[in-house]
Formats: sequence, C-alpha cells, structure tokens
Amino acid sequence: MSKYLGIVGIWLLLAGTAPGWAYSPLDVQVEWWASAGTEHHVLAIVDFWPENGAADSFAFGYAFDQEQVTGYQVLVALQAANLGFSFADDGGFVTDIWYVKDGTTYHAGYQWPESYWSYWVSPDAGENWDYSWYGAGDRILQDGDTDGWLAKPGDDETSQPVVPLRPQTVVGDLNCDGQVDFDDINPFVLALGEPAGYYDEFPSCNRLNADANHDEHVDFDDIDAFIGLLSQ
Ligand SMILES: [Ca+2]
Ligand SMILES: [Ca+2]
Repeated sequence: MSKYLGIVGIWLLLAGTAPGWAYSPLDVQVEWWASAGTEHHVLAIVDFWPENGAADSFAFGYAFDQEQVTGYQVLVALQAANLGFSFADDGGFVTDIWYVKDGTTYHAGYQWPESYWSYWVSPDAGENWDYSWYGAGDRILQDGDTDGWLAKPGDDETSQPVVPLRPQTVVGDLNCDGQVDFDDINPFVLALGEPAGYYDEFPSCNRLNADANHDEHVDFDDIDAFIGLLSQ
C-alpha cells in the first residue's frame, strides 16, 4: 500500500465521524483506586506544578455506588484510603495537598501570589479542562467525570493540569499483537474516533499507541506518522 493510498483510506474510514478529541479514563496512569463501591468511577488529577510535565502529576481514582459525589467528597475519600494522599482546607477552600510516593513527599500550599491550588473539571479524563466555577464542596461529579488540581502562581493564566498518561508500548500497534501492520488500520481509526469504543473492543490494549507523532494526543495529526510506520 502506498503512503498516499493509506492516508486516503484512513480519511475515508474517518469520514462521517466528527471526533471531539477525548481521553478515555483508561488512557490515564492511575496511582491507585479508593473504593467505596463498584458502580461509578471518577478521577482526580493532582499536578503539583505544570512546568515539569507529568513528573509531579498524579491521577487517583474513586469508585462509589451513589449517583453522584462532590469534589470535596472525592478528596476526603482519597485521604481516607491512607495511601499517601492528604490535603488541608480552610472552610472548604483547599490550601494544601500532599502526596508521598516511594519516599518522596510532593507538596504545594497556599502562598499567594506565588502558589495556589486552582481547581479544574473535565468531561474526558483531562483532554479538555474547564476552570471550575464552583468550590469543591459544590462541584458534582458523576460517573466518568474528572477533577483537576493544579498548583500554580496567581498570575499564571494559561497553565492547565497535565494528565499522567499510560506509557506507550509498541507505537502503531493498536490490536496489541506486537506487530504494526495493516491489521492495525481499523483499530487505529477506532482509537481516533471513539476512545470508549476502542477499549470495548480491545480491552487489554493501549490506545495511546495511536499517538504516532508523540504529542500525547491521539488525533488527525497522527495519521501521517502512523502511515509512515505501516510503510516501514
Ligand atoms: Ca498490531
Ligand atoms: Ca499525537
């Protein structure tokens, strides 16, 4: 297959879909889960400072049975799991978050204007963030929602939480047979267009193997690089 035909083929397969780029929660490297149930799952991503990428950004999961929880309840549940996460608040306003992992203590506290914990919400595991207009006690999460906590200076208007993603295994291998070949084309298209559908069909595979240009997003920009892998 020529590179040109490959690109045309993938575009034809994608035609008619209008993907809104999104992470699946299964794309995220979760530290651990706090479990109070099994029905619903939400994520909290805690980024101690955006400038160093995912090096000090951690994702935590919370599983529960009731219809909804508040962002504050998520923090309380994570702390109660006693697995290294803790926080402090002043009347519901989060002032400090700590995470102890492998002997290293990560911490940021309220120290205006040098540092404060900004609060974010995402419908798609952090591919897209919105600044929360609610405090954590009023923010409602339902199954699949994600909260973000990012420590940053008061005058920083652009930084958003960095999502820690699962590491790629074999780039371009979307059916996880260890090879990159034509059998990966349909799964690649599914990975681009339907993250949840991809994991339904390939539950043990890694969708981020579709990030062929290594920019931590799976989107149209990966098509050329993916075809390049097929051509090798
Ligand atoms: Ca393959
Ligand atoms: Ca990419």
